[in-house]
Amino acid sequence: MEILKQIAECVEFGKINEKSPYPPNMKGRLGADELVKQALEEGVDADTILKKGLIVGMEIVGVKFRENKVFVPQVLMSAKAMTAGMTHLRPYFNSGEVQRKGKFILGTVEGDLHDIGKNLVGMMLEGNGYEVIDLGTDVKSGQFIEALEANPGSLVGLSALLTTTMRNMEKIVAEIKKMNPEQKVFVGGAPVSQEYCDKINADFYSPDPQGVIERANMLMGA
Ligand code: B1M
Repeated sequence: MEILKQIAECVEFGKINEKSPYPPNMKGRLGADELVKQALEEGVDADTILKKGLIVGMEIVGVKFRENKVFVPQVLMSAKAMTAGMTHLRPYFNSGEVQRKGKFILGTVEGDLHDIGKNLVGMMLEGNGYEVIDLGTDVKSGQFIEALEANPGSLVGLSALLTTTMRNMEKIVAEIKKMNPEQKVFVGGAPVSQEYCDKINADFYSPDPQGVIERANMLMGA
């Protein structure tokens, strides 16, 4: 359907709305905001708009970001376009008409205030159909556990940007596993590596948001 293709393009290239001057080659064209509204008015169901429009665009962005074909500013514009479109779908999420793939609890670990990378992971997850419960920065093990207890069946991801704070991941992973040995824990952030992930008994490491999405999709059967 042509309108779904246009919605996907708006997310891919970060076209928020008609007035938005970015990207220059799409100036004057309708953005994700107007197109999602129009699609709903034309009777396209919200689930189709999400899965065949918005998510398709965000999947392309994730791959391009991994391949260094786009950079943080472009991803942020794509996330803004995605959010503009999602605003119109929010009532359908709330009514249960649109099913998300699952819940993902995300936080930057205790002692660490860096949140740009964590926010990118969160935006990409949301753009790929997950409900993201963002606990923010400086998150202690108790906060992760409370969120997991309140949202059973969620996946959980820890981010750290400092070699000092990444050590706190070990304690947080241990506490989470003590509560539920089956709980899958993702870790990431610049100083983290696969070797470190294995050492602290976390389940999955990814250097980028796309890897998180791919593994989450596998775990959720999505
Ligand atoms: Co800070 N800082 N900083 N800083 N800062 C670094 C990280 C540093 C490398 C700079 C340097 O010295 N060259 C250094 C760490 C050194 C080290 O530990 N070895 C450092 C330091 C030392 C500090 C302070 C201690 C400085 C001081 O006060 N003396 C202090 C610590 C504060 C604290 O946290 N307690 C500090 C403070 C800050 C600011 C507040 C000023 C600011 C943060 C603002 C914010 O986040 N809101 C800041 C910034 C911006 C940086 C740099 C410049 C940029 C980090 C960033 O946002 N990168 C950084 C140097 C650098 O990287 N060039 C630096 C962009 C972001 C998109 O990448 O976060 O890696 P990143 O996320 C990536 C991946 O890692 C991955 O996906 C993202 C997208 O690809 N990813 C995940 C991230 N989380 C993931 C989770 C996953 C999977 C993938 O699964 C769950």
